[in-house]
Amino acid sequence: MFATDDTIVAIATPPGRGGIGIVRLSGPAALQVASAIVSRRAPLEPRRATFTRLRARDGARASAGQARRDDVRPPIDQVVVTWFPAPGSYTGQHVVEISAHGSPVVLRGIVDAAIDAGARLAQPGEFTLRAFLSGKLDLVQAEAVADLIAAATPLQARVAFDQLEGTLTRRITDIDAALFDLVAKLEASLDFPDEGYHFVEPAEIAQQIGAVVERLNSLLCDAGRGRMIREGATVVIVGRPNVGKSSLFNVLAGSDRAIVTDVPGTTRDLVTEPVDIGGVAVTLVDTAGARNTIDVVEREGVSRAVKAREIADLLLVVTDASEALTGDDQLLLDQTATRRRIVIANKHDRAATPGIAGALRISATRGDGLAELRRAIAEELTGDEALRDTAAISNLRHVALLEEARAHLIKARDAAAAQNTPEEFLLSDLQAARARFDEVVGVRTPDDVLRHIFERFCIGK
Ligand SMILES: Nc1nc2c(ncn2[C@@H]2O[C@H](COP(=O)(O)OP(=O)(O)OP(=O)(O)O)[C@@H](O)[C@H]2O)c(=O)[nH]1
Ligand SMILES: [Mg+2]
Repeated sequence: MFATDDTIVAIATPPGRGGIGIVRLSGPAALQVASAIVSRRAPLEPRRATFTRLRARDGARASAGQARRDDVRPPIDQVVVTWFPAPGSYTGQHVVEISAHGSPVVLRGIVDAAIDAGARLAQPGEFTLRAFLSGKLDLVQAEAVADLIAAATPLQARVAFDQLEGTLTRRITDIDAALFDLVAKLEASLDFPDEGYHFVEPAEIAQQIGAVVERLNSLLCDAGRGRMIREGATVVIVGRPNVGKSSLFNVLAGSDRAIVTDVPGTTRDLVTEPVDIGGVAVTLVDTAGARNTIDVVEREGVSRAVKAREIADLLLVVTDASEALTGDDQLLLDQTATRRRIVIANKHDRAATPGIAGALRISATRGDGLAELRRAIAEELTGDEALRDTAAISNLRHVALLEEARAHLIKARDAAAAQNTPEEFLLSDLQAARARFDEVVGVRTPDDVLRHIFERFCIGK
């Protein structure tokens, strides 16, 4: 389905200018293509960085009316070329990396020269796809490459790196190994039908499947946290007018994005800003103060605030510690009581009242309590710091497959517990669960799913 017998080429470094730009070749003819475009005559040595010149493509010369013999084409850049012979390379194929000066013109010229010499322009993600197809990476690791490249916070990078290192794959294959053991026993029993459950008692099977379900539960229970880290969270600041929502928004965002005045009803629209809070990629949203008003613009702002409240992963409910609680405060506290929220008493510097019990006391203008607030936000979203270091599932595809596997296992466990269920019946559910595990790590993943996963990559990855 996926061709891997041709040689692909692409710029591997990001678009734009830089000190160095890298062009990567992968495929059976990588070495021949590279040799055809470098001026060095001696063969490239494996895994040795070699300084040489690179020659421009023939066509470019010809169109400029300067067609010349191959060996007198002028050089276009000084480069360092490294050849990684198969299978000791990223893709498992012959790979040549050409480090040139990071000019889009030069890099494009190298790609064109490689294409003239027989390579083809790579599709998005094709290098990593080849690494997967040749068994250099499993599918979880290949997806982790994309996540690592896309990471916007150190925590996202760490979770992705963990998965690249195979931590999650190991947890899944350990669980699968326990299942394999059970399947083998049940199949053996099938081979000796007269003996009934020959190699294992039904109660014992139920108990062993139950243990596997428990392990899946603990893996899946981390998933919410993992997904929050990978995909980021929406944190919405709400409160009645003038309590300091926009002031808080600005200090958390580290910029004066939102207008702050002492006039209640200043903010009329949603203001959003991406911020890193304790490693979590947060979309922070400032909203209009909640109150009944006849001003049409403000009314629209308030209704947008209500909508933003609904999609929030976490609410920061801001109150004003320098005044007594009002009806608007109380209403908002009631309305958000069942939501994931942090109640904040702002203007702590002018606190006149003891404030709401349990509220986090801060001063947006003086900066008091902000470190604690950041910590509290990260903890609400991803659990406490200790937990954040363990391997987590962060990918929705993985979560969905593992949940399906769990459903099959629960069915098999209950059937086993019900006694005299035929082995075939249990086996089909156990096998279905194992197929889901295989699909997570990519042993049996449909081609269209693979295509979809690798399309997410950019060209050159
Ligand atoms: N003393 C003190 N004043 C604050 C603090 N935070 C905000 N303020 C002041 O409170 C007033 C209102 O602040 P905003 O941030 O505009 O309040 P808001 O909740 O966004 O108001 P609306 O957009 O009208 O709903 C401004 O004059 C701020 O300077 C604080 O921690 N201490
Ligand atoms: Mg405001």
